Amino acid sequence: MNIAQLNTEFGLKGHLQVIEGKGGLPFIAIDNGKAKALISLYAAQVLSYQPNGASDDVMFCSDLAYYQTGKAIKGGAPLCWPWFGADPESKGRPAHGFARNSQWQLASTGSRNGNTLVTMVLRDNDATRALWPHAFELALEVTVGDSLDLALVTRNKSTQTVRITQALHTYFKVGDIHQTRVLGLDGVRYLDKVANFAEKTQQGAITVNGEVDRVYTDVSSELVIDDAALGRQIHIRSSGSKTAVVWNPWAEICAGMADLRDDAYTGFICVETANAAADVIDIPANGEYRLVANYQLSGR
Ligand code: TA6
Repeated sequence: MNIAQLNTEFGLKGHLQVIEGKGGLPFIAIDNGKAKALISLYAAQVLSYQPNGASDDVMFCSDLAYYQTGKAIKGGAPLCWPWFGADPESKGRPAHGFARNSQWQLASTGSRNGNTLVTMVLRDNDATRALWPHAFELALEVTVGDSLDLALVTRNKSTQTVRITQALHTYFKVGDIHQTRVLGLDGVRYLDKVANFAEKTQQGAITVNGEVDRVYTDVSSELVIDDAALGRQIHIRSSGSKTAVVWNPWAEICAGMADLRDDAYTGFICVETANAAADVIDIPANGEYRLVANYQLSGR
């Protein structure tokens, strides 16, 4: 369906519309009195979320991001699914799976208590089965209000148990990475990808003074990004997740990424709600699994 057909089919106008976004991709634009948000239907990726009264976007989205079918969009909340990180079977399949490189469909829209609800779906097709031979329905349920809710729902439509790892690989905007701390992980063990997956224990708050790429295991359900430069905190509440990934590429890796400006690393941190370590998820035939994150601002 093209953009005009989508608006007609779903009766969209006013606070929720499909518009032509960057690269000609269909974007869902929401402005409902509580918040503004922008969601790409390609990749089912929330690109922007700004509650009313907030001086800045909650999310970082690179101005050099690709908006091209087959490529991941650098920013917002990319979906890593059905595997997180490198191809677990080393078959040369794309890192972080294929959900973030796939065309999704709009399934439903609605509103509840002044919040806007959008559900997008991806079903197995020839392209997905070539990479992952399972029947599935994957849904992203987005609720835009005073806070933002993301629920990634995996439905196993096959006759066998399927195994997944996954993440909401969200890029959060920060005023200055040097003045940013991540709270809620003191004493938690993590795998340090920068040190060949060495197991370490977090001492105090996370501060970032170089490349950080860590998978925290056995995480509690609330983490906070404390951003002194913007004078705000982002609260990340989750369910269905035991691991949190914290990533900042720092200067050298950032400079080597064509879809990030050289200094972009100073303006974001990824804090990812995930099942990416021992908490692999086995979903029985006809079963479903929900990975949920809620993002809420306090301060400015
Ligand atoms: O989640 C952290 C991470 O897996 C890093 O290792 C880094 O590669 C990053 O994601 C970005 O990956 P991408 O494929 O989106 O460039």
